[in-house]
Amino acid sequence: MGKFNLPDLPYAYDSLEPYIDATTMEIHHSKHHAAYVNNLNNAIAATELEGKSLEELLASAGSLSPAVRNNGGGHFNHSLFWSIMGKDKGGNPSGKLGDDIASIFGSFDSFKDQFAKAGATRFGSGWAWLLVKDGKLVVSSTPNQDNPLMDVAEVKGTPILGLDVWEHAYYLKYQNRRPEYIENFFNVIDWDAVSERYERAL
Ligand code: MN3
Repeated sequence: MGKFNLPDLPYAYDSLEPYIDATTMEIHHSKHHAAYVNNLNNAIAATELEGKSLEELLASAGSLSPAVRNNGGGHFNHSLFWSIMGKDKGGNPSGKLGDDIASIFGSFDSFKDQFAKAGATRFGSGWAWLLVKDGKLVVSSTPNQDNPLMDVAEVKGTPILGLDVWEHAYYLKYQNRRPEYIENFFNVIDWDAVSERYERAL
């Protein structure tokens, strides 16, 4: 038993159907995410890094081994990803998050376009993010399992919404059609969960 654990999904594997299929969710959670957790635990076992929190590891990712950077990022990113989706979600954000998205990006639709573009144009494997940087909402993307909490990130801040655009996240259902997967992701976003993260990040 290592320091970090695979979190249970807060819903069933088929909860995001038809937008994200149950087989993809099961493999993604029980195989991919589980592997990041196991590999992270192995990489820090019996080293001084065992005493660090995940956030501390990410903040110094640039000076740590690729195993810690990739698997620590993978563990954080997937934990966030599961938490901001849900059954019968989607729609538009309300409250302060909805207001701030509209004022910063012009409208919810132009935010959607910018976020979708960040995901679609990320070359190879990576993530699209909505994050809080210096108190302000920003869209960015990162390669591999990097994220905005890392010292090596081009745009640093606190991520509140993340989308996995690795092929393993969509290939079974969408094959090479990444933009279609991104469009459908908006049907499963739990904006209440994103709003809670926003409040905490401010
Ligand atoms: Mn993934």
